[in-house]
Amino acid sequence: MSELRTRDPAIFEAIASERRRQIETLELIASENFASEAVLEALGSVMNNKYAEGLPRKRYYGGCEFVDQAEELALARVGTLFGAEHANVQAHSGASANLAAYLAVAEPGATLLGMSLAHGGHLTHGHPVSFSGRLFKAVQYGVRPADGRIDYEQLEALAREHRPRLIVAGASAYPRVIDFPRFARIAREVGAILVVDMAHIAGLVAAGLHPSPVPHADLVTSTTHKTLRGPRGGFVLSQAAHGEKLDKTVFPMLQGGPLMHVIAAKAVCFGEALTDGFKTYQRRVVENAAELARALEGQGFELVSGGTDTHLMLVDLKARGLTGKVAEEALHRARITVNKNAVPNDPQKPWVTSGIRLGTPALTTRGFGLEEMRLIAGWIARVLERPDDAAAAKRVEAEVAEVARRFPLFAWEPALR
Ligand code: DSN
Repeated sequence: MSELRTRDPAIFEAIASERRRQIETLELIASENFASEAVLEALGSVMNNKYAEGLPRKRYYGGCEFVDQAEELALARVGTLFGAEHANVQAHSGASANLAAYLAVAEPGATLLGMSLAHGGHLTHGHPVSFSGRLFKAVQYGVRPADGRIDYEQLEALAREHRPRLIVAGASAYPRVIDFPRFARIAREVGAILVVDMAHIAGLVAAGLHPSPVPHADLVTSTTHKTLRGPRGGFVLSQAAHGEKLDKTVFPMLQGGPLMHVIAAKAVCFGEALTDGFKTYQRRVVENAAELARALEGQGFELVSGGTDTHLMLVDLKARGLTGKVAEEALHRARITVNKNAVPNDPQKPWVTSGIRLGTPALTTRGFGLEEMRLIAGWIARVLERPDDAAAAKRVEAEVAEVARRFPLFAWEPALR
């Protein structure tokens, strides 16, 4: 019997509906995933009830002996996973992790050179509406028009011209391997600090499927809920020399009490990521993405950079005369969930866009394989052939439902979560 159902039927119903949505739709949003039962159990635990400002064994509150155990395990495991000299696992999110990393080594007003959101970067890498573009003097690099790859020559020229304090590498819609040694050489040459935001590729890095930024960067930030498949949250890794400053920037400069239930769940996530099963999972994520990209190209779709090396791809819909908004809504009607996404040099506004971003982490968790990737490419092609045709979307929806039933989600779960 659910306590929530009795005490708050409205919220119970909202959660039950969201659970049904996750089961019945195909989740292709590249930044989403399905955390394990163990992660969700830690998240919904009594660790929620504890204040613990400070660090393990150095807290401002009594009674922290057990939350200390959880945070020490999280720190030890993330250190082993990524081979970092120092870690802080208290950042509430990826954006908080980035803010902490920047302010640990730079003062407001400093120059920050980051990848433009419009070219696949992130809001927190210097966009004017974000703290990163408000607190810092932001200069932005992008991708080459010819091949959609990071324009390292432009990056180098901008670094020499602006002599930034911070260079930020990392992206939220870039499907290719990032050359971290090259970023590090440029940063060294101009005396900049290199911050790498590996949020999207952290799971791939943990499994050795994308080169690690850790040996090259001063600081590395990440979330725990994308390819890493843990709770929503952030963390920062750093070289030992930046450790003390980083910890003091997270608390007390930016945050108050750490979310100890989330930190316990991060420890579970890092533990899972250390297993061989996780490496196999990440390999399948990458294989599925490559197959989906091939199959979409086979259906005549144009992919930015001509494919993918990672878990995601960006489909450019301009040649089809479609916007990202229309495509997202049409696919939603067939229970295929994607997000509209700007393509480089997009003529459309950010809430319309000319592309969609697709990723395979969530469906791979669900057990989808190469055959299902080919089916998905076919369904996307059919829906986008006639995006206004409700009957066509209905026919695809029926096929989606049949395949979704073959890959049950939350099979482990007797109750609502
Ligand atoms: N919102 C995340 C993504 O979708 O990539 C980035 O913060």
